[in-house]
Amino acid sequence: MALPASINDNTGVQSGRTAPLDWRSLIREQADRYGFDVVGFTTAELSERVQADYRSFIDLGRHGDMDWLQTTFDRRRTPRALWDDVKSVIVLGMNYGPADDPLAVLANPTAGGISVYARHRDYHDVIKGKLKQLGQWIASKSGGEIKVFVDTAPVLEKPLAEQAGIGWQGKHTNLVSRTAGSWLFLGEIFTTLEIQPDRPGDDRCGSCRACLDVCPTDAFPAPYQLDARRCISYLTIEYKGHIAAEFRKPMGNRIYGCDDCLAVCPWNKFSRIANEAKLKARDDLEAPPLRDLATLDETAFRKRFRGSPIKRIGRDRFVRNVLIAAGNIQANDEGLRTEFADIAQDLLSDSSALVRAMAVWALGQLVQGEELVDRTKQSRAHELDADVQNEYRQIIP
Ligand code: B12
Repeated sequence: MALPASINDNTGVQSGRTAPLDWRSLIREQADRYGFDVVGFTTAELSERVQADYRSFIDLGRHGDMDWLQTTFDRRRTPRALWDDVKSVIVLGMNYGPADDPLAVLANPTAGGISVYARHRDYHDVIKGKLKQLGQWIASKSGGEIKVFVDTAPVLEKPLAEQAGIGWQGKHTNLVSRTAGSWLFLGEIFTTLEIQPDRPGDDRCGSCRACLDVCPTDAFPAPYQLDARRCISYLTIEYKGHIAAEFRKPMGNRIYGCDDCLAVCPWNKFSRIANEAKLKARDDLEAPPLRDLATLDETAFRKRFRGSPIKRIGRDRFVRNVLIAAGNIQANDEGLRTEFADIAQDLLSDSSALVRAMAVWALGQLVQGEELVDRTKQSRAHELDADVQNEYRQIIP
């Protein structure tokens, strides 16, 4: 890109002979080259209202076991609290819209539903790399300092993105963009540069409540509020314990994350299809057969999900989720029912109590009566874990 004469010297100091630099246009142009679809600029403060709402979310315990949302409250509530020198925040978004209907897999109960964002290479790696390149470019041209953040950093990314005019927080609480719909990864560059902020995005949800009504676990106590403890995304990805019985059937075959609230958003029809070169979806994660996933051991799990965000939850939690999906197979086909009952029965002696507990539950869904007693007798007699014993009591009192 041809830079204006005043910044070719890399100092960022303007001579006074040239017009002030239009950082907004320069950064937008450069961000486009790195593959970002949307860019917005905002100040380093979040409103009192956002901070108070975040406080309410924590006070109501809606973060569940994600203690870090509570312990980092003071740094997370506003960018300035994280970095005192920051003057402006550049928010960037990358469209990851799926090429096909992401919910189609839900009609195929012997396959696992993996949310669209996790069908790609780990987006943290992809976006962080691009943010760093863009940030370095800004720092080198301006002489200022930058810090880049994506997802795991203590930043309230969605309210910042709304404030930067990228879109608005929809009723499902995610950021909706007029051009990318609900399929958008977010990342930020904090900078010491003073950049003219954008106007905040206007709420365009109107009277639509498609995302609220579609939620299988009723995770929205009110529009624009999520109780993470009920969200399938939280239960399958973040939650380390035994998933409560009330959520198991509604989970269906969703084994990693959940896209229902995003997928039904009418704004998606304006979404451009994800650029394959940026975020290449793995074909083998679109509808992977449950039978292959349930039998993964630690080594096979790591190999299968190398470079994927799925690897973070570890084999035991993953197989726990897969067993719930297996238990939800309504098999009229005797062969299929027996096949999955055999898989669950094998896992009754797994080394992980998380896996054993859901193997008990799955078996209890797939077979009944004498057959259930026969299939569980031996492992039940050897079971020492109180939670797993309790699962046995639920299926055979
Ligand atoms: C924790 C987390 C989760 C948690 C909690 C989600 C949540 N809504 O908070 C779980 C595991 C459930 C989750 C799920 C998903 N996540 Co997530 N997640 C995050 C993370 C790390 C922090 C979010 C956060 O700060 N939550 C705290 C709450 C307080 O913030 P908030 O949702 O903005 O709440 C605002 C309002 O909803 C309202 N509010 C909330 N509660 C209450 C209560 C009351 C009483 C009131 C008055 C107001 C109010 O006020 C708040 C301030 O404005 C961000 C990355 C980041 N660093 O920001 C990614 C992020 C939000 N996740 C993302 C994605 C893609 C997802 C999933 C789609 C993944 C999937 N397919 O399974 C789902 C979507 C589920 C959903 N409907 O939210 C993207 C969203 C991109 C976008 N376009 O918005 C992010 C930004 C990651 C990224 N860098 O791209 N996620």
